Amino acid sequence: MNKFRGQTAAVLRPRSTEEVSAIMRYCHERKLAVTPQGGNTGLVGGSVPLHDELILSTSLMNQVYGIDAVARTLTCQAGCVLETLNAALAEHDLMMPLDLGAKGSCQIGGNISSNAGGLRFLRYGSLHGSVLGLKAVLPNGDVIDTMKGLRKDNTGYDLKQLFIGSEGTLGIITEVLMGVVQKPSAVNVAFLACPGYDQVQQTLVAAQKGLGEILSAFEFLDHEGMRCVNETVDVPNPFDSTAPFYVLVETHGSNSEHDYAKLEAFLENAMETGCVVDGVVAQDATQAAALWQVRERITEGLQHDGVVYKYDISLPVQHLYSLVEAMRPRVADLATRCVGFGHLGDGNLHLNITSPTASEELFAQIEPFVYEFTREHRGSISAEHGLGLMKARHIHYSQPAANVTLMRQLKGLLDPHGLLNPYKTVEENPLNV
Ligand code: FAD
Ligand code: 2HG
Ligand code: ZN
Repeated sequence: MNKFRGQTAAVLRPRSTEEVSAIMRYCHERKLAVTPQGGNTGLVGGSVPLHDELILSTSLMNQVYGIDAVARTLTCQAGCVLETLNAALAEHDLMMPLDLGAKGSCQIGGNISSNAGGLRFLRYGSLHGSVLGLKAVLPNGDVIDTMKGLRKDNTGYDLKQLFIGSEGTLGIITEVLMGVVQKPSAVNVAFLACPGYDQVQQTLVAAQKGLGEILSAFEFLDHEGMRCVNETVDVPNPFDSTAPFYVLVETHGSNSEHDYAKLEAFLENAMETGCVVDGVVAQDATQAAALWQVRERITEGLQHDGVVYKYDISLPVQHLYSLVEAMRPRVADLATRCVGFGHLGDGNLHLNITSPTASEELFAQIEPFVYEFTREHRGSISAEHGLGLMKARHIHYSQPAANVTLMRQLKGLLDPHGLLNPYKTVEENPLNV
């Protein structure tokens, strides 16, 4: 992101839980700090060593141990790339419950550590539900093993949850047991143009009602987001004319006739009521992939502008776009673009403001306003990307003091010398990035 610059003396690339455990024991005895690194696609600087932390990369831990098509589980090492896991599962007509634009590089260990949400969270839910077990190496080298693979197990605290979303600050995830899902035999993708944000919301309600159990994604982007992918990464607008908002609706089901009929009825209704002014439905997988490109390549497109001020906010859907509207006049001519897009069905806005170079003046228009607005509307300053280095010091905007105290006590208990991924997540960090 041209934003976080790390330094380290060494990168360690273990191949097994035992090797990770030996490394951590060694580092613990000598008080050496360690930063875990997966695919390095995280957007908040979590995998960047700030001073002299050693990097522990999981890139060689890429073994798939097994797929159980009856129990619908997959067991693998933490360094497996998400797309590779999907390819292995496809042979059994199964797939991972999460999908994101970084799928070609991000690793399942990194996904779990950052509790990534992604494009189909609306349908398949959080990793807090779909991770059935994991192995994690604690800062002192001890191994926590929750790999029994039971869907129900109420024997004491659910320890695996501690490592989901803790961004490598409590332990290093080395092995994973995932609950996986049926690969849909019928997939539809529709790309719609909406005349205003009210109509986008009404379209969401109509999709939830009309598509019900087959709705698998409801993503939105604004006109600025569309312009960004058109101009920077050469992804065309599927329509001849522009609109203030665009929505991507996807269905996953098992009966194409039934699903198509539902989608048609939903679209007819949305157009009759004026919520949707233009629409296109993919006729095959190639067209569907092309429509997804418009949404998935915004992050890449934004980078072309130079510096990106990136915010990942949870807000009640009715207030979600007001943040973009409030931000635009503040950043005005100082910014190249001010883009709003994201996972509308999950109440998750991605607000991105770009400029050719870093600008103190622009930054001062964005922060702390963006965090204050989010707090006022009872939102979260990190919906799915985590706090990492970027937002560690802002945790109080979304968490009461007592919660932060308990988080820091947990960190102190598991990592008394503060050796695992220091300056991230629940710790104060010395950077103003
Ligand atoms: P890294 O970036 O290497 O690490 C992320 C964090 O996890 C760091 O704090 C690191 O220290 C820690 N970590 C990594 N591996 C381990 C491990 N084995 N044990 C303990 N800690 C570990 N996120 C979403 O939520 N939804 C999206 O839709 C989404 N789309 C994206 C699209 C693009 C194009 C890009 C570039 C990023 C996107 N992201 C998205 C960000 C997302 O968080 C990451 O892509 C992904 O989950 C991180 O995986 P990684 O393997 O790259 O982890
Ligand atoms: C997405 O949903 C990712 O595409 C990245 O979470 C969002 O770049 C962003 O702001
Ligand atoms: Zn996202």
